[in-house]
Amino acid sequence: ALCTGILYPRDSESRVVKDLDGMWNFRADTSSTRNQSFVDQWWMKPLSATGDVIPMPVPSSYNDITNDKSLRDFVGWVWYDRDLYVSKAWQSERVLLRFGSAHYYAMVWVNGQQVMTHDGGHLPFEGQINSALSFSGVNRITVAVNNTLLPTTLPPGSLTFKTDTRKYPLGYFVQNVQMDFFNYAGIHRHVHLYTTPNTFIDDITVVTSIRGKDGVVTYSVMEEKASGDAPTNVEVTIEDRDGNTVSAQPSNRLQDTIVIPNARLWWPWTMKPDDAGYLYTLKVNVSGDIYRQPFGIRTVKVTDTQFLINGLPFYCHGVAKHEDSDIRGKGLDYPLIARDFAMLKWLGANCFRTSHYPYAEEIMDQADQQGIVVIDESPGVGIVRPENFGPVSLAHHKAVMAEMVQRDKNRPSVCMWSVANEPASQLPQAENYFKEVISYTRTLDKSGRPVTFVANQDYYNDLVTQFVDVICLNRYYGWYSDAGHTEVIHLQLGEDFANWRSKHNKPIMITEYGADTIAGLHQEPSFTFTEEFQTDFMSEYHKTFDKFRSQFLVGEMVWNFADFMTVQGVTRVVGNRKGVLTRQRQPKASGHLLRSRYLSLANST
Ligand code: BDP
Repeated sequence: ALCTGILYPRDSESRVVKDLDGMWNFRADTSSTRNQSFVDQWWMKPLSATGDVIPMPVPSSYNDITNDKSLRDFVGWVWYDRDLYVSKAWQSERVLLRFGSAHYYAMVWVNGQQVMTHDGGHLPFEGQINSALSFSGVNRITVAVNNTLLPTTLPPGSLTFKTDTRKYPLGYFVQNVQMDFFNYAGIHRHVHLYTTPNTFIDDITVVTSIRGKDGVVTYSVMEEKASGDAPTNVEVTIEDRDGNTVSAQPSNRLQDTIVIPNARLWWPWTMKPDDAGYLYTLKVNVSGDIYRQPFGIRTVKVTDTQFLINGLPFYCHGVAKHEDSDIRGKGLDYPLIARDFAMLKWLGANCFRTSHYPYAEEIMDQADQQGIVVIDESPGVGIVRPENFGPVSLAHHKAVMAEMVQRDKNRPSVCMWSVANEPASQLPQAENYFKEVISYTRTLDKSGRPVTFVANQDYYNDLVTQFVDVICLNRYYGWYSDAGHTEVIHLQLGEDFANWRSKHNKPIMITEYGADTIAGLHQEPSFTFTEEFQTDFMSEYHKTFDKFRSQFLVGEMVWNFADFMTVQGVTRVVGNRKGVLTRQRQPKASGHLLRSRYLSLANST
């Protein structure tokens, strides 16, 4: 899977894309668990012939669709199926079935024949299905998805089985996770069928640099050639945002460098509004297969005090997010995406981190197009137990990084990779594990983006920050420690900055700070959980940020953009309430505070 492309399905003169979103048949399998073989071979017949099915929207999490508590909290296999027909005209093409993501482990059958499996919940996977398809009658696609998290999955988790039947019913178990978000599951993103010719473009990599006023575009195209096909005929051109061809003459090579004179660069919207998210298109034609790959011309460089985009200092003022909303859970939803970007702009945010897993490609497209910088984070969250650092975990972590870089390598919005959030970076095992993951990630990205992980440990016990380009810190002074005491924040945060700087001469970014706040709860003087407290608390952080902004602080991101769902627990009032927006994306007082701060920062840079 590492060397093959995972280009987004785009239609063209040579490719047809058909989406399979809609209502699928659905049924949870309450009798099998992840590690057991299936009780029944449900892929052999229509799901409705195995028992009762319900209609389930795709894409969506299944958890919050019904009133069934056991389905909301379900851990194990769920099944989806649907029928479809394909055009006879497709018979001479390659037909691919592609999932934007399914959480967590997925198996796929077409007409009872297994066509692919995938491990990992947040990245696309696809397979060619011609040999299983019928071009002259109905086809059935069956998908089994299992959301069980194990010590070796990302995120990791474990199951504890309770066997004392005086206290627990038979078969009672608990899913233990170290992550603070609900383990939503199902087919979370689009399902596409698409075609390509038999000689086809498998992958495209674009790396850009800037020389004076010119943009230097180095690309490489991977083709797969059908046996006996004529010699490859290549034509590559570049179009600007308005569709004008800007490359002098077409290149006829699979690998080449094209110079665009007086190029327009890709900029974050706060740095150069007119060129915010400026994208070119690399139009590739390989023996008649045509694919249009968007890209931007921009560079990223980190010095010991600055984060430079196109050679100019960039101060990140943004948010950490989640893919999370009412009813659909982590399911892709266009109105939600549009609203989130509208509210990012309203807040004046110029960046976000994909805490704590890669987000949908349709979200990343908006970041590219709107000029919002992204710290692209892997699902490496909750790596805190010694058993999460073994060779199986390490191999899987590397495989996930490879899939993630493969998917997002051409995105100008992505300016840094984060391999993990809050791992136990103080454990001796962590040092070599992350040395490997980070250096491997560097070899994957031909454009050399900076690599980091997000730390919650202290400067004196952390063993991993030595390998990163930017020190990223999550800090909760005045919340998880000295709760309510906003007066300690500037002292503790200032001391912390100084200590990290003297240990590692690298720029620092605050990737989380925040306080749970119930919208509408008020108290003056401020008290934890009230809107007054959240704004007092944040203001103390802001004072400290302003002190270090001209020195080595390169960014601040509040936790969190919006309230989001978590597991049930005594510290969570129907989810995590640290949003500056509610879960419905309406501002709390803190949203207004952040907006005035970020808009003035935007105008001053
Ligand atoms: C941080 C985690 C984040 C949590 C947050 C919190 O990175 O996932 O939601 O704390 O507790 O440690 O609100």
